[in-house]
Amino acid sequence: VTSGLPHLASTPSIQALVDRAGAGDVAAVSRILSLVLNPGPQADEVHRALHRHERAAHVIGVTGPPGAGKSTLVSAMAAAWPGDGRIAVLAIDPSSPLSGGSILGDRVRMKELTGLGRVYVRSVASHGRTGGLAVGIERAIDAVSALGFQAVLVETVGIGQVEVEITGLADTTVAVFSPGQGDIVQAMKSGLNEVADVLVVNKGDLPGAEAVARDLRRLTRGDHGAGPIPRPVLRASATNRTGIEALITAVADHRAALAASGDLEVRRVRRGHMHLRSTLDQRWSVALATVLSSAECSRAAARVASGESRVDDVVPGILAEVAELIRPVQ
Ligand SMILES: Nc1nc2c(ncn2[C@@H]2O[C@H](COP(=O)(O)OP(=O)(O)OP(=O)(O)O)[C@@H](O)[C@H]2O)c(=O)[nH]1
Ligand SMILES: [Mg+2]
Repeated sequence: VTSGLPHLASTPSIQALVDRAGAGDVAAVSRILSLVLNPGPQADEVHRALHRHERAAHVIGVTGPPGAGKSTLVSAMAAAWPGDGRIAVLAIDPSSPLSGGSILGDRVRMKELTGLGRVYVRSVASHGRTGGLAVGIERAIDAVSALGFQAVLVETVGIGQVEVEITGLADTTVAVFSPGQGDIVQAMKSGLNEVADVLVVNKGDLPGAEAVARDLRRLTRGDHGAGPIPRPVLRASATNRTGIEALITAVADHRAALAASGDLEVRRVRRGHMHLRSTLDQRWSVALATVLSSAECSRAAARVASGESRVDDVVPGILAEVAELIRPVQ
C-alpha cells in the first residue's frame, strides 16, 4: 500500500536518534518509543526515519491469568536468550489504581534486567484499551522491530479472564499457567486452548504443577490449535530459572515451523492488519469526537430531535467532516 504522499526526509536530529537506537543506545530506544507512543509530528518523523527498515523481530506474546508469573518468566527468558541479538520486553501496564501494586512489583523486578544492555524493558500504558493490550502497542512493536531487535516479548495484562487479542499481533503466543490457580478447564474454555502456541506451567517448584501440566496435555492432545505443529506443554520455574531454556527452544521451534509452512508471513500480515485497524480506530474516534462536539452538530441534533431532519440525511455530512479531519496534514 502506498500512501501517495511524498516521503519527506526526517530532520537530522531524529535521524541521528534512530541511528543511535539502531546501534543499541538504550536511552535513544527509550526516546524513540516515547515519541511513537505519542502520536504527533515527531512520531511521524520517526516513522519516516524507520520506513523501509527491515522488520525481522520474532514477536512473542506472553499471556495468562493474573499472578501466573508472566513478568518473572519474561524476565528469565530475556536474561537467558541465546546469541547476542537484542531483546525488547514490552509489558502492558493497565494503569489502574487497583493493580498499582503489582505493576510496581513488575518494575522493580524488571529493573534488574536493564543493566544487561541487550535487553530493553518498557511498560506501555493500556490507556483504557481492553483485551489485555495497550493503545499504541502496535507502533511500539513495529518500532523495536525496525530498530533491529531480534525478539519482542509482549506481556499482556492478566485481568481475570484470559486475554487473547495478543494472538493477532504475535508470531508465537505463550500461555502461562500455574498450579493452584483454580479451574484450568475454565481457563481453556475461555479460548486460550485455541490460540496458545506454547503452553507453560510456571511455578513448577510448587506442588500441583505436574497435575496442571497433565490436564493441559490432555486438553491439547492431537489438537494443533491455529498453528502448524502440536503445541508443547512445558514446565518451568521462573524464580528458580528452571525450564527456561526449553521454553525458549519451544518458542524458537514454533517460529521455525511457521517459517517452513509459510504461516510466518500470514501472521505478519495479520499484525499489519491490526496495526492498520487500531490506527484507523484511534484517528477515527478522535476526529468523530471533535465533530460531535461542534456547534453545527448540536444544531443538527436539535433538528433530528424535533423531527425537522431525518438522521439518515444528517449522517453523510458528518461523515464527510470526519473524513476531512482525518486527512493527513502533510
Ligand atoms: N514459587 C514460585 N513463584 C513464582 C514463580 N514465578 C513467579 N512467582 C511469583 O508469583 C508472583 C506473581 O508473579 P508475576 O511475575 O508478577 O506474575 P504476573 O503473571 O506477571 O502477574 P500480573 O502481571 O500481575 O498478572 C510473584 O510473587 C512471583 O515471585 C515461580 O516459578 N515459582
Ligand atoms: Mg506481570
